[in-house]
Amino acid sequence: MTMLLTIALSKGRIFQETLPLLAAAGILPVDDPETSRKLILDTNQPDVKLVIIRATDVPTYVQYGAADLGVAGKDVLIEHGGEGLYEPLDLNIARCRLMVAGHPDHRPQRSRPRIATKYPNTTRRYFADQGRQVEVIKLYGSMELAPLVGLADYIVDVVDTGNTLKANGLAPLEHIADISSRLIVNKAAMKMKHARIKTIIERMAAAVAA
Ligand code: PRT
Ligand code: MG
Repeated sequence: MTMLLTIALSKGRIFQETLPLLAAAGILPVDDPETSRKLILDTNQPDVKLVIIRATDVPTYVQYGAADLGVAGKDVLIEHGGEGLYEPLDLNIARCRLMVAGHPDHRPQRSRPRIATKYPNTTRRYFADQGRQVEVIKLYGSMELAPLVGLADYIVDVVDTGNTLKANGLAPLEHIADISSRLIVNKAAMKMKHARIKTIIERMAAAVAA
């Protein structure tokens, strides 16, 4: 009896950069998520499926066992908290830095500076650990806009080239964490489907190291 193995991925950079690592594990998607409307993609292996979901939803699917494996940015994993998950492998892809950013010469007028972010848990912890009082405003995208229109004094977001900040007159100010994407595994699946998952981890690890 072979059990179905489900792998959760997000479209875009994570899918593109995970493809060669999956190929090293012998898993080749049949459809392209950028052009297909399917949310469950077949692969060359009849018992391996890919589910294509929002990046921030990947840890949730894996935590609840709706997917056995997934690939998620460390930014998303820190924010999620990682309950129910193993994180056996740093895939070293989709690298960026989680930063505090803002106008370089901005002086906040509020006693508690406002920070706009889609990472409220991570942001609260970062400032609380330093004993700095801030008000965190949760956004779902386009964080860079918040300081431009006076919604917030600073933002916490991931930065790669820094071009998006620069184009909006902002600058990276404080480094919170180096980020890369991780392979994550549902804890129950790691026991129930151990041999197959172990093989996939080993082959992906070899491809990462190469
Ligand atoms: O885009 P969507 O809202 O659907 O979801 P998402 O942004 O969560 O997904 P996606 O695919 O954009 O990002 C998935 C993961 O890629 C993130 O969780 C990060 O771990 C990682 N990653 C690596 C990045 C970047 N680089 C990155 N540059 N995620 C986002 N960005 C964005 C950033 O938010 C900012 O708007 O790109 C802009 C900055 O890029 P630079 O090069 O101008 O600095
Ligand atoms: Mg994005």
